[in-house]
Amino acid sequence: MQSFSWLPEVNRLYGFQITENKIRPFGDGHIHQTFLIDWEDKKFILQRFNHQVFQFPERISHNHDILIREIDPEKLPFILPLPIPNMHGELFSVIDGQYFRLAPFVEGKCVNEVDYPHQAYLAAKAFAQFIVAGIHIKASLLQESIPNFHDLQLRYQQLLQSVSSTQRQVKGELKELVDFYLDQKKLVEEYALWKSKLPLRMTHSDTKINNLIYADDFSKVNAVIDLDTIMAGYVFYDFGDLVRTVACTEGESSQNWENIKVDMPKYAALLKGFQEVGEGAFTKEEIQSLPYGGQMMTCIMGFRFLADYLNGNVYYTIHYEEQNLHRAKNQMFLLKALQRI
Ligand code: GN1
Ligand code: MG
Repeated sequence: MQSFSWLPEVNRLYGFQITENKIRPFGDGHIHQTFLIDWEDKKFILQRFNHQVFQFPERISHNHDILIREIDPEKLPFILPLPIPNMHGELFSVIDGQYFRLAPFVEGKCVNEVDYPHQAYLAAKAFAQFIVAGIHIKASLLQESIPNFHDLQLRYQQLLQSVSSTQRQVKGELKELVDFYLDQKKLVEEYALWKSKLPLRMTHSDTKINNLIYADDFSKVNAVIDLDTIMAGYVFYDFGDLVRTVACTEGESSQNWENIKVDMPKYAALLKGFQEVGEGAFTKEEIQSLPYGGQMMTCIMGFRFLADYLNGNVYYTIHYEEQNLHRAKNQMFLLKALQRI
């Protein structure tokens, strides 16, 4: 049973008078606890923040402050629902040692998979437009909300560490997966190569498809959400996470192993979206790095899911014990398919 002991303080800090029946769990995120709030004909998103994962909430506020100052909402073709300040002007509220944050609710559809290439194209355009809208922001001004979040080299080392310290028996299927991922040294080396050639940009850094809200009829993108990981990164990160979650014939949690393939029409639509929006804004090398991004982001998620399984499922929300193992296995099939195109 959910306890809402924090609700009176939320009411005080945001000027609500909400009762428990006006608040309900919402969405599919793996990290925070998200609620939908109904208040006087308006809807809001309240998040109880995962402080274990995001240990530097002040860095997120720092980045959001920059966005509030530097990005003109009128110039974006979608809503960027940045946090609403509390009565003290703070973007976070600390209640009994826990962090809460309020944001406007945006109507529309949040999906884990898309049906048509055109929807993939719209998603790619939106995430690319986000990068372009912040291209004038000096990336070094942004702080790392999760240090080294997409550092493939470091994630590889962390996986190695988890393999050597795990309480689980690394044999059979688990061993095969571990071997597959530890064999991805070439991708890790390529990462260093791209890094030396590309500029750092303000990137979203978590562009999985459910971090975007479509209009109900899928005719456009209403909002880009989940803004905690906005920091300095490479364009290929944001393209890559889209490939991982859009251009795949099965979703991240599917166990239909033999059906996990690259959906080429959607893949092409993603490329088209990034190329069109990036024209004149992204460098030639950034455009060239996009296919690498698909492989790299699939690989890094595989590393992370597998390491979490080996560590005893301490990071991602799971619904059953083997889920992180299955997610890593799913990403392995996708990575193999991406390496064949
Ligand atoms: C997490 O919070 P959510 O579900 O949007 C994770 C991403 C992974 C994703 C995998 C802060 O994203 O990096 O791609 O799960 N976010 C964090 O589904 O670790
Ligand atoms: Mg999310």
